[in-house]
This record gives sequence, C-alpha cells and structure tokens, in this order.
Amino acid sequence: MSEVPELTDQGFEPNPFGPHHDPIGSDPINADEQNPTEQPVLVQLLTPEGERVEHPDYSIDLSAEELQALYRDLALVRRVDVEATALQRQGELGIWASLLGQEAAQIGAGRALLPDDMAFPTYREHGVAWCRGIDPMSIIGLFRGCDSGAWDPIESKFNLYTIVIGAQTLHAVGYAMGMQRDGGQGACLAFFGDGATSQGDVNEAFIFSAVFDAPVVFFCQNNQYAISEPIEKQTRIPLYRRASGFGFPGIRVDGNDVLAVLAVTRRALEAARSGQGPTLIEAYTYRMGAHTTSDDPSRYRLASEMEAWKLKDPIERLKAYLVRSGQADAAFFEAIEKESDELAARVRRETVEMPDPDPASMFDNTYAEITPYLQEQRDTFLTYQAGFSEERSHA
Ligand SMILES: Cc1ncc(C[n+]2csc(CCOP(=O)(O)OP(=O)(O)O)c2C)c(N)n1
Ligand SMILES: [Mg+2]
Repeated sequence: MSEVPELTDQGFEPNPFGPHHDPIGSDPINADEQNPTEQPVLVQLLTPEGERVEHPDYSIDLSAEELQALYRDLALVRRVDVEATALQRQGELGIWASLLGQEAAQIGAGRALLPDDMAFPTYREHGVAWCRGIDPMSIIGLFRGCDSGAWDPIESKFNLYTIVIGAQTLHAVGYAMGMQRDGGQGACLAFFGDGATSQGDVNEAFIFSAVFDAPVVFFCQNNQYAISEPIEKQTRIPLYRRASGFGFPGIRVDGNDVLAVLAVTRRALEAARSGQGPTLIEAYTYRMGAHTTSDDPSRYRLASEMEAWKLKDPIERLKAYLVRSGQADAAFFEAIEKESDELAARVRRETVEMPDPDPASMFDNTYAEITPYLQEQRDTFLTYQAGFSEERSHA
C-alpha cells in the first residue's frame, strides 16, 4: 500500500489581513505580498483629504460642472438614505438596507454606465438606481411593502432588486451573453457584496463569463462585512485577486473615491463592450450603517473602526477637493443643501401618503398567469380577510 502523504495547509496562502484584521491600522488595502508592484494596489485619484493624485494607468479629466454633478448625486442619495432609515425607525417602512458610506462606489459605477448598458443590483444599490433615473419613491415603495419593485427593468436598464445573495451575477452573465448574440452595443454591470463571493452562483458566473468572453463587469462592493461576518472570514486573499484564477483581470479601487471608481468602471465597461470579456472590480469601502435596520452592528464591531472610516468619507473628500481647487463656492453647497431638504421632505410626504396595496395583489405577480394552486390560496386568503372585517363590525 502506498503511503498517503500527510495533509498540510501548504497549499493555502497566508491570510494577508493577519489574524487580527484591522482595516485601517495595518493598511491591508495595499498589503498584498503576493502581488508586489511599484505602485500601490489600490487605485485612487482623490485622497481622503481631498487631494487630487495621479495614477499611471487611470486618469480622469472632469470639468467643474461635472464634478459638481457628482457631488450633487452623492449628497442627494445620502439624504434619501438617511430619511429612509428615519422612516423605518418611525414604523413607516418594513425594513431599510442603508448605503451609508458606499455612495461613491455606487455613484462612480452608476455614472460609468451608458444608455445601452444593463445594471443588475442587490438590495442596496439605491445610488445606482438614482443614476438610472429611478425615482427614490419606487425604492421606498418596495421597502414599505407596497409593491415588488415598481420600476420597469427593461426601460430603466436597471434590473429589479435581488435578495438571493449572488443570484443576479448569473442573471447578468446570461443577459450579457444574450446581448453578445444579438450583436448589442452594451455591457452588463453586476453588483454584489464581499459576502456574495462565497456563493456558488458568483463563482459559476465568473467561469461562464470568462469562457464566453461575456460583456459583463463584476462590481463587488467590499464593505468589509456580510451582515456580522467580517471579510477575513470570507477570504484568504484580497478579493480582486480571485479573478486571475478564472482568467480575467481583477482590480481594487478605493470605493470611497468617486473619481477613481468612475475611471476604473468606465475602463472595464469599455473593455467588456469591445469584446475583451469580463473584469472584476473590488471597490474597497465600508458599510457605515447597520446591515439593515434589523441589525445592531455594535454587537460585532468596534466603534473605533467606524470612527477611522469616517475620516475616509466619500462626500467630505470631494467637498474638500471642490473647495480647495476653487471649483465650487459656498453658494453651490447651500443650493445642494436646500435641494436635499426639499427632496427629504418630498420622500417623507409621499411615503406617508402612499396608498396601501390591495392585499390580494401579492398573488398577481408570482407567475405570469395564476396557477390553480395559487388561485386556491388566494381564495382562502380572501375568506380569511373577510372574516376580520366581520369581527370588526361586530365589536
Ligand atoms: C442565498 C442567500 N443566503 C443567505 C441570505 C441572507 N443574507 C442576506 S444579506 C447577507 C449578507 C450579504 O453580504 P454581502 O454580500 O457582503 O453584501 P452586503 O449586505 O454587505 O452589501 C446574507 C447572508 C440571502 N439573502 N440569500
Ligand atoms: Mg458586505
């Protein structure tokens, strides 16, 4: 009998984050011993202090108006998010998944899309929805339980929200392969989180897209957590490097730098559209709020971690740059503040005024046509409902 060699973990690469992951202190962003380069790994064009820096491979040249428009996007989507969180706390929404801290990742990616491109969101991409021209009230209606997503995914080129972790990456690859076969001009942009990279679906999507050169860009917002599970429990290597195992480029971008995200996503989408296949973008960012309003992050992470990330705030750094470079004055910021106040007031008013849906309507969109079994459930439900109103009238 031949001797079976003892199993060791030599095949594993060391955890680059170390046993005690500190996302700020030890600079794990650029600590990638497996991939030593002259340049830092992280693509950044705007430092946390708001200083404009150059990168050898990525550049961007925006006018003052374009920079101001990005600032407006960032400020308004944050305001909608803060308002929605408050509405949930007051019982007006069933739940809310906050984008706080991830505004630059979403606006940078959303503004890189061209009209023919198709976006596939998770449940947190309110900023991308904004870029696709979807009214925030459509998103709010979903979280209030009034509808199942009221926007038209084909018209807006923004798919419906997907709660099943990672599933939309396969939808995006399938859609991209369809576009390829139809001779379309666009590409797909598939959003997912760090936690989703542990799903089979995401890995299957990577393989299919690679071998078919599908026009798709995988946009992973590494916000450091999958609910309470920190990134070091999800991976032994930086996520962007997963791509090389599948045979396509992976790139890590500062997810709190809207300029870098825009530049990197634009480039990856161009490559996809021109037949060069997929790219994985890892937008390195931080979830400043709870996973959803049902979660309490103080149970599993230190307040100091959050304080450190506040210094990397995506909106403050663009503001600092605009002010320092004289590309926006006090009147501009006041006008944005006023517009934010008005938007927040509209969101609040239209939420509380939103009519309750007919409860039986939940059966309408389950299948294209109602099935006999579903019809039976619907009838039972209607009888049950009617029982309630009789009881009330007896009281
Ligand atoms: C297939 C599947 N498994 C588990 C869940 C429960 N779940 C909802 S969100 C989430 C974590 C996702 O983390 P990540 O991908 O990092 O995205 P984030 O919420 O941080 O944006 C999990 C496990 C789910 N919705 N779908
Ligand atoms: Mg996450």
